[in-house]
Amino acid sequence: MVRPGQNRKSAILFASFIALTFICLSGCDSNSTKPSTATKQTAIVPINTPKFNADSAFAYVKQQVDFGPRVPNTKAHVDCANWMSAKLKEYADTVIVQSFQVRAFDGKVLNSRNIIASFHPDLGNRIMLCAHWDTRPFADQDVERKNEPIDGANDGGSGVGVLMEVARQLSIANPHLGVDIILFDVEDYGQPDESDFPTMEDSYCLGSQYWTKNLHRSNYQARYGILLDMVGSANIQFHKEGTSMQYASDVVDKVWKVAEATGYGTHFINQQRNGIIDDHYYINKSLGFKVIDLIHFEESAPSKFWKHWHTHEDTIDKIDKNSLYVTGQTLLEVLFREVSM
Ligand code: AHN
Ligand code: ZN
Repeated sequence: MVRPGQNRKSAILFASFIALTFICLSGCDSNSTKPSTATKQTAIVPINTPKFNADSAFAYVKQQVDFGPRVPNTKAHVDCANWMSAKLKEYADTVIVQSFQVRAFDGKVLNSRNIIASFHPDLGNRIMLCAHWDTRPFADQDVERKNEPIDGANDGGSGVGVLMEVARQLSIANPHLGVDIILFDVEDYGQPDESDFPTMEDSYCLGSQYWTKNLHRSNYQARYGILLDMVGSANIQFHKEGTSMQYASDVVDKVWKVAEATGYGTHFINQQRNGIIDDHYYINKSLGFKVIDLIHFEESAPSKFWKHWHTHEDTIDKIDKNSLYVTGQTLLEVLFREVSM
């Protein structure tokens, strides 16, 4: 005879079995020196992190590049914004498009849009993921065609591609977790080193600066945020970026630990690099919650960033699916460890 509750009990037993198996698989390897911490986790529900689809992320990068350079006040910029917001509306619970105008270092007024896609918008304890989606209007690090806009496959495209695939995965798995994906505009219209215009302070990151002063929800706070910037080149390696370490070293540690635990540790190097000004800087400085920057540094390159940074070599053929995968899967692993049942 089947007693009421028996099915439930077997379900619980089965779940515990899965949980223990998972913990042993992930925590009892021969390198593990702390089995006691692993056993403490037995009460925790198993983490069912979905698998990030790098083909899908790559297609999202390619689609952006196919619009043409996403430079403010161009058709490609408008078309890409419309496409991103339509896609995110398919995946997220709410999408807010912030339209605004800002003045750039060269005096131009730029028609700009920040796109904010929210999952479980009513939950507190939110996590923010962000990237910039605009592309640089000139190739000032190149030796030729310096005044022409770049494709921005990596610088702009890659972060957005990864976040759109994360959004798709969240729509399928629908974890009980508040997540905001913010695509910032006008990050990359910063004043070049050689410029005839008077120096403008804070000329990069105009979209994120606008957002910190015009939040899509009043008093918006997240527990922490992660910014992606140039995450798509071959064999991506992230170093601990200085501004992230200054404001949010515990978030850096958390992400590095999750990457280590899930098998992507070789891409997350335990070395610090100089602090940079990127979208995360303005959020850390003015909103008081912690945001880190996952960005490609390259010591051998003159800029110290990716070697094709702000050149016409920033094209789709430089995008490596495995790098998109490592970045996206690590983000999903971080998110799904935050899910409370
Ligand atoms: C500066 O060059 C000041 N910050 C780098 C931000 C950036 C531009 N990331 C990608 N493009
Ligand atoms: Zn750039």
